[in-house]
Amino acid sequence: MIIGTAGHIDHGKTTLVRALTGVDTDRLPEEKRRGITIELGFAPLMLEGIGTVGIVDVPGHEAFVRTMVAGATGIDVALLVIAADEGVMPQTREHLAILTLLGTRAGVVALTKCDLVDEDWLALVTADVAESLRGTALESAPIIRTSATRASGLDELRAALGMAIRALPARDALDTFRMPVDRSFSVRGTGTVVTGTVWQGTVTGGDTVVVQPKGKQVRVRSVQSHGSDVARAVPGSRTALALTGIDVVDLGRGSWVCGDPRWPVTTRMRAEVAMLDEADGSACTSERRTSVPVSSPAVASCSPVITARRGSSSRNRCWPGRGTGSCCAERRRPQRSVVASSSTRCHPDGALPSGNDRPIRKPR
Ligand SMILES: Nc1nc2c(ncn2[C@@H]2O[C@H](COP(=O)(O)OP(=O)(O)OP(=O)(O)O)[C@@H](O)[C@H]2O)c(=O)[nH]1
Ligand SMILES: [Mg+2]
Repeated sequence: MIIGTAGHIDHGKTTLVRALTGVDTDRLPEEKRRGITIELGFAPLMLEGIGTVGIVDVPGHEAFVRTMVAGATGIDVALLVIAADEGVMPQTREHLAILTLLGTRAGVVALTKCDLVDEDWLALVTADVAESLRGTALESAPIIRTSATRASGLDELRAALGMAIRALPARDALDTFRMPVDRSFSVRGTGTVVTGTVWQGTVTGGDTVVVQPKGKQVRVRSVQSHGSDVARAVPGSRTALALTGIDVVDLGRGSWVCGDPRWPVTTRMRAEVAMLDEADGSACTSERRTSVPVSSPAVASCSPVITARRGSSSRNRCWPGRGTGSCCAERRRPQRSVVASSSTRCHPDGALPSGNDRPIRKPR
């Protein structure tokens, strides 16, 4: 099972993960220099009666929202972090909306930095947080008061995470193996290594797998989970695979490791597109083809044309905050392809809130 953090910049996600696991997930020199998370971080968390689960720590800076989406895709339980002194902030709302769009089924809210505020303020913030959760994926999530500085509330948080995990159905270990790649690198003496979270199925050292969208068959030399050698990787586990027969440049975030060569690669997908409430008043229409970036580990750096087919409020339109439209997306340059359904953030006009994302062309 995988827990994924979410929440506004500087609200204490990485500090909380360190307090829970003892692992500092901010590894890059630039992260240390700037004091912010830039890349996804991973840490194992021991939970009583459950065993080791993985935590994915995401950045809160608005410029890195694509990285947040990559980290949040495929998690089982969201850990929404809100600093008690600041309360709900823009990326708290944006991350909540993303978790809801991704269909996250369970979550826990950690109110962090409770050492900085008094009881009256805490009561106000707690009520405001509960209000903000209404109608989102975390509507019924418990709100746990914590302070990493004083190490308070951590046992309660572990217990709440354990309860959320126990309530979820197990992932399918019998299905065909599938793992989206979130990192790839080369290790001297080992060769190409990829990491990810197993979505379904299992993989064992010696297995032959296919890396998509390259369609390349490779052999799994060895398997690690949470930093230790294991006989096989199971669904929901953080996994590193050493692969023979492929160069590190031939795969990266956005690639998939599949257990069956018959998994189809496509340049088209059908998607449910929901416009966030904060998007401006323009509609995504089918009369004018609207180009939007797609954020998903399945579709790395892809800018498909989304053509709205059916809007929920009026014909062929998809409006901000008014349900979803059913769309067909097609890649213009099919050099990389789509192998799974994906989630889409859609702002019809002007720049997206994140500096990372490319601006969308105005409809012609
Ligand atoms: N007083 C107090 N400070 C805290 C607590 N938790 C975190 N901080 C401080 O808040 C600052 C930001 O903490 P981070 O853990 O880096 O925040 P983050 O949410 O991971 O930030 P990004 O990953 O950049 O979005 C650091 O200076 C921490 O020391 C807490 O419980 N109490
Ligand atoms: Mg961080």
